[in-house]
Amino acid sequence: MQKLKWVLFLVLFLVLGTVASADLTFYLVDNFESNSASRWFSFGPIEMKVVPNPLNSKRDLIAESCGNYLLNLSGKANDWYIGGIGTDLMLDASSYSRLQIDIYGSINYGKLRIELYDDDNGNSQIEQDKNWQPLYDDKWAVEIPILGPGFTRVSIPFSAFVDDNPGIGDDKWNPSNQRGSAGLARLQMVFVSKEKVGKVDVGIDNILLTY
Ligand SMILES: [Ca+2]
Ligand SMILES: [Ca+2]
Ligand SMILES: [Ca+2]
Ligand SMILES: [Ca+2]
Repeated sequence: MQKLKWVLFLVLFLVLGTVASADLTFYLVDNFESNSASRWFSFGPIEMKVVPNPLNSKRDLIAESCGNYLLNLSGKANDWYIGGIGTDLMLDASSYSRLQIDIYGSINYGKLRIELYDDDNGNSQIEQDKNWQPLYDDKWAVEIPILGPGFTRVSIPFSAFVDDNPGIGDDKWNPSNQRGSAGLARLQMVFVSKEKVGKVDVGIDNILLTY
């Protein structure tokens, strides 16, 4: 009995050790397994809802890793633009080097524009003008095509993001907590249609920062 206790203790120790080291390799923004999109805000004519994983029953490695739920975004394009979603992170992201996301394309694929905001005036806020553009902080952007049908895993190095507002912020990618900065303050995703007027229906899942 005593021996069994020691074996159990050793197994628990190894499991905890693995969890602790896995913890250091990525930061999970959201995998929607809570069946909730409460950490996200939306803007523009887009509808956002957590739905069951449509490919869960099929044998697909990415689909399986997407678990039971993903976030579905749908809407009608008006002059290419469909709207988007965002979340405030306020995170020191200086030890990460890329953003990973699983994208589920179904109809009329279009493009996904991913935007990262780093807080440059050290006040843990993104002050914006009347067009929702930052006044003092950097905004970085990259556009990726939405492929399909089914899941595509996309891993984008931060170095692929381009400063979207030269002359505003310090024009340097510095998402750390130094000088009172909130670091990586916000993540936004904007959906752009393939056609000027058309429908979009996209799923996203497993949004994380990694090395
Ligand atoms: Ca999921
Ligand atoms: Ca700021
Ligand atoms: Ca800038
Ligand atoms: Ca900056």
